[in-house]
Amino acid sequence: MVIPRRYGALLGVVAGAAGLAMSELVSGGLHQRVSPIVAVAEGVIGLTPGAVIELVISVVGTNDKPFLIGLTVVGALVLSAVAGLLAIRSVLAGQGLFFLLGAVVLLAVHARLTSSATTYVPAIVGVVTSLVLLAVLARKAQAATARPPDRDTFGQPCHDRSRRGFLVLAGVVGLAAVVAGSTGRFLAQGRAAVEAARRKLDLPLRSVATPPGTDLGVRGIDPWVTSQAKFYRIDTALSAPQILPKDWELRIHGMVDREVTLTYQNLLDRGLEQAWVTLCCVSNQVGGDLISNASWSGVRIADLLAEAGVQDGADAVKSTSEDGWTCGTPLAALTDDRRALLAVAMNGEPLTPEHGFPVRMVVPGLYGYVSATKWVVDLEVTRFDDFSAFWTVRGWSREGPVKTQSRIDVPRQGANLSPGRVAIGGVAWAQHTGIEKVEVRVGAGDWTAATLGADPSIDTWVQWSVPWDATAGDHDIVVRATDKSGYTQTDKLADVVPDGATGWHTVTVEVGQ
Ligand SMILES: Nc1nc2c(c(=O)[nH]1)N[C@H]1C(S)=C(S)[C@@H](COP(=O)(O)O)O[C@H]1N2
Ligand SMILES: [Mo]
Repeated sequence: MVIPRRYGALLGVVAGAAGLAMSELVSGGLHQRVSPIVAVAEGVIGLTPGAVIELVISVVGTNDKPFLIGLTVVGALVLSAVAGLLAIRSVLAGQGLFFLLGAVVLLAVHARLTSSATTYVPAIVGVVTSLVLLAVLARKAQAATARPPDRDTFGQPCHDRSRRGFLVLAGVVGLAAVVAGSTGRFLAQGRAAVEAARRKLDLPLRSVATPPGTDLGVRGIDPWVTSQAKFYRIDTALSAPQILPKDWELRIHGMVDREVTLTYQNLLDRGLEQAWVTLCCVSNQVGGDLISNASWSGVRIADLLAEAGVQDGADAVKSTSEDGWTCGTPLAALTDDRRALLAVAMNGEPLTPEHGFPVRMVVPGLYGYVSATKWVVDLEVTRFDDFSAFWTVRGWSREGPVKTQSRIDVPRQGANLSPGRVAIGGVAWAQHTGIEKVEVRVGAGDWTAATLGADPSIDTWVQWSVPWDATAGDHDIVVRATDKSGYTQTDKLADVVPDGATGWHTVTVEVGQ
């Protein structure tokens, strides 16, 4: 028996809609800037001649974007119907069409989003959903029409029961698709709303010009200030939490005389302090790049704790983020004279969602996992003995002061150089102690002191550089730093677990004849 065509079209549309809905849901959940549908719609705009676009705008006015997205969805569903019609003859043929559509969507996404680990996930989830549902529904439709008709109690043929089974399944999938799609749109609006709120903020920030002399002007050394876009990012969040400043609240409680609850506006009202602080991840390997430097603006945590009144016996603050990540920081590091901040801004702009918007902690001298809580919403004054934090229960040390380290940025490992004058350079750091001296050794030569860039505080990295007359052959270049406490970096290699790597960064270069 032949499956009615309308069943084919219906199952195709349902499978296609479910795929679209799932891609919207995942994209919304990951807070991506554009969803696959929007990417395709924008791709269509890009490929449409200007005259046609103008014509469309003259007809639909400022609704051109919803119009185009609607058109994209309708187009996708029409093609899905075709896939369904193909599927009632051959499931593989129908799937083939969905596969092609999926490839087009991936291309559109590729063109619209800078790639990260999750860029293509929504489109892939969508395509897989459609492929699977097409096969399931086609099989169900085949069962509904190929089976000899059931007989009712009077012995009359009745097709209805198995057909009803197919229609109910199609209906349920269709409904689920509507729910998933709407949820996806809702989540996406969350990101858009936070972006809009962030843009509207007009924070009272002092200018944050780069201090003179911090950049040595040597090509290849990481810039002294790291831009928001280049700043390393480490967190356990699948996608950055989206928190509106008006919804943000911080509770300070635990071993305090008075609980304090703060709003975003309360923070701004206190006036913002600015500090240059280099953040660093405990997972940074010798020579690694999980370290970046920025200007931070915020309120001193010490002042807030003083207001709450810290009780005797407390030695730690447990901070918790909106997404439930926890971190334990020595109380002393938050109450001594260093600028431990509840930061609202980075490089003169409100934090980006990825770096903790609207409020995060920044504590000079400690690795991020014990100090730099992003999306912070809770500070509990407590004792280290009374709690464990996210990473300490996973084998990392309870306390994590940053270890004095240095890195060679130029020349790169394995570089091929010509003989003659070459600049060796990089960065060195010992946050909240300060760098005193950086030395470089080539081959079996002597240690040579490097020129240091300016550092406006002991809480930031410094650039360093040494000129070298490169001679033909292979050379090992080694760097070591000495901090202001007089400690010189050990050459003993230690892994990053449990409290940070040690060892001298070494690069090998080849100098031609
Ligand atoms: N909420 C939250 N905050 C967090 C983390 C996290 O996983 N969740 N990771 C920490 C770690 S391990 C580091 S190194 C720093 C990195 O901050 P960044 O991503 O702004 O560079 O954030 C810290 N703050
Ligand atoms: Mo980290």
